[in-house]
Amino acid sequence: MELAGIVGKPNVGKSTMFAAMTLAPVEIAAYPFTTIKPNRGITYLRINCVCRELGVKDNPKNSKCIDGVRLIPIEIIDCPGIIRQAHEGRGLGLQFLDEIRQASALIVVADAAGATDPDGNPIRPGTGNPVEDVKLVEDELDHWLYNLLMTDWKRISRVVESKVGRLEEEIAKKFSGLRINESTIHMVVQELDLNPSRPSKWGTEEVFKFIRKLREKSKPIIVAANKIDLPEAEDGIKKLRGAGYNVVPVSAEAERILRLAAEKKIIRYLPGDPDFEILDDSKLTSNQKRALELIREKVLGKWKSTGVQEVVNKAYFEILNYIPVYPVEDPEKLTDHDGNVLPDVYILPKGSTPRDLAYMIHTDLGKTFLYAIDARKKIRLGEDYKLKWGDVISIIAAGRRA
Ligand SMILES: Nc1nc2c(ncn2[C@@H]2O[C@H](COP(=O)(O)OP(=O)(O)OP(=O)(O)O)[C@@H](O)[C@H]2O)c(=O)[nH]1
Ligand SMILES: [Mg+2]
Repeated sequence: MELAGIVGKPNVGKSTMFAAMTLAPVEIAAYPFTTIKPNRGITYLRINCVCRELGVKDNPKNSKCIDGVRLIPIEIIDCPGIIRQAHEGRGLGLQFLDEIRQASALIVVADAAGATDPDGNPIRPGTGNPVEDVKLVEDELDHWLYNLLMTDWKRISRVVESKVGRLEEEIAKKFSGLRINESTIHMVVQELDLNPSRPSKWGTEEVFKFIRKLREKSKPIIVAANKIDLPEAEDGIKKLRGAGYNVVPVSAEAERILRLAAEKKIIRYLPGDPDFEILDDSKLTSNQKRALELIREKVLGKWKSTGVQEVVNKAYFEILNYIPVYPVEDPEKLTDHDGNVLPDVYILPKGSTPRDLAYMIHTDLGKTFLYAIDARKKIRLGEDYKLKWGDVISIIAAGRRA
């Protein structure tokens, strides 16, 4: 399952967003370092399911389908707060980052309302600097990777310069488990015009630039600009956008309240909806009703959604450029082996082929892959066919179908 990490300065609302995304009960408080160990949970990407278009009633297995909305699970990890010099052990250090090595994307939560100082202490809204919130996290991530590489840099240089190994290969090995591959390393070396056969001659500055570019390409970040319920956030969001980040305006707290109310069947609300509907007035105190009205007015009315769903959707479908694909065994009935209609949906990078999909489902299926059928058009697909958004695909393999 794909993994995304939630990182950021202390006290910006990371755990609130995690709680809103997963409904897991985690500690949330208005002071820094509330979270001391990473929290793991499951959240969902939201897409329009193909069941409506195809006019079928589906039986989802690896995902959920609610009123034509398909929800695809991904794993999410809420990390402790990061402050400047964390790589030297300040605050809680950076060791916990080991848990998000496998992340495909990083969600950096920033305090768009500027209500916290660089160490996460509460200050008057509008006085903090959300751009700095993101920069400090990027810098610390880069120091973390840099230090990791340096533990082995001398050996790598020796191996490469004595032609026992290739630079790309050695660095990829060093960063194994971090989803950093040889081709990305190669690309960055070229882009920065570094000499791949003389790493011992790279200066500190150059190695650092190399690390930064590698991190930007391998672990793209999306900024969740939190606290849009506060008026000061508007300015913070402008600044974040001006600094060139991919920004989604968010109110983690509003989303958490809406999700909890929906869970109790007090309101009808799906993450990502532009509004909610009160189902059971009698379960609400007048204060709770007022709180919901405020969310409608200050968040949904003004920003069109709480932004939380958009964060993961944008990370996977716009920044990482993934597409959802539905594998079925029977291309006529659109079912799996047990007769479940459109049971599964997989997400994979745009440009992937049916064979890539087969490998993703099962290594054996990838190895025995013969060809694939587009179940919508009932046609056989060519070897180099690139999967498209919402494709329904039947894979024909030697000895079996899936
Ligand atoms: N106004 C406003 N406050 C929020 C929002 N989301 C979170 N907060 C508040 O921000 C404070 C910190 O929330 P947490 O979720 O504990 O923050 P964190 O980033 O996990 O903090 P650490 O674990 O200490 O790093 C709490 O007082 C939350 O109520 C929001 O959308 N709007
Ligand atoms: Mg926390």
